[in-house]
Amino acid sequence: MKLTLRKLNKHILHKKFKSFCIFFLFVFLLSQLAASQPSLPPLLIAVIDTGIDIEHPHLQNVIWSNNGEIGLDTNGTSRALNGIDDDKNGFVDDVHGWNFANANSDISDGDGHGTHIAGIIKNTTLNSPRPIKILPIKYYENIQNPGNNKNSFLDAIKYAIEMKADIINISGGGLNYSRDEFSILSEATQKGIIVVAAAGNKFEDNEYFAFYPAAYQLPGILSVVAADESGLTLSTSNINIERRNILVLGKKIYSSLPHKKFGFKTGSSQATAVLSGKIASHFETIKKINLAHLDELILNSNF
Ligand SMILES: [Ca+2]
Ligand SMILES: [Ca+2]
Repeated sequence: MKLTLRKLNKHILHKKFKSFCIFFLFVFLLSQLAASQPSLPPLLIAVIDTGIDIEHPHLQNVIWSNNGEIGLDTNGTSRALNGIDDDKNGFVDDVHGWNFANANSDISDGDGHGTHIAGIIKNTTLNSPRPIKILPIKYYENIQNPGNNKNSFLDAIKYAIEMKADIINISGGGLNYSRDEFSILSEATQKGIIVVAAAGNKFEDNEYFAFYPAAYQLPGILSVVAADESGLTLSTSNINIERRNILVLGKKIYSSLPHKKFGFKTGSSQATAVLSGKIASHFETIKKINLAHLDELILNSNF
């Protein structure tokens, strides 16, 4: 077929238009396919700590909300403020979490530790394929003077289980073994909850302390030791000698602090939060394995 120049141009234009239509159709079909994929619900990460400044700009959109305690009740009153346990979970107005140190819904952070931990988890999950929510559970008021917080710690774990946390971050602990603690953490891990716990900063006089709950021998509990930027264990970091420990960067970690502030903190607490965030980011892979092999998988991975 002999084409004139005008016909040739028209022919080329027609072909281009056809290609464009096919490309557009292809993009449209891909977007429809993506839209038809069920989106995964956010992962819930319980932060059992000193509370969290949930008003901090850095933490917007990641703090958990209790659907049963928001909106209006049948009287037209705000469920968040009506003084009624609307979702009947045993806690009145627990809109964003619970304070077990003072038995109320005030989860504000007078210390700064919990807000720093929450900010690290947010930072570490920025590229996570699955969104996350942080569940603030306050179990002590002042990190310098923890007092008798054993019961509030146990209740905090129970609450995390009841609220169906996927991961529990425990950037704290102590030197005493507790049968009750072991029992409730055993229940958590049997339900598939991953417990990421700090190995502590109690290394003294060349003696390694067992630091609980990281030291409990339970599949699903991870013991996190803080490292510096070269991957070397921090001189202050404790190592739970009877179990596998996971070395994670915990030196000068930048994160949020109460009252819109930011700052650096160092220790196994920070390293624990980094690992919680990384586990959340790889959760779809991790949840397929037996928790008994979890520390092995993490030790052999690059994340
Ligand atoms: Ca409630
Ligand atoms: Ca209420």
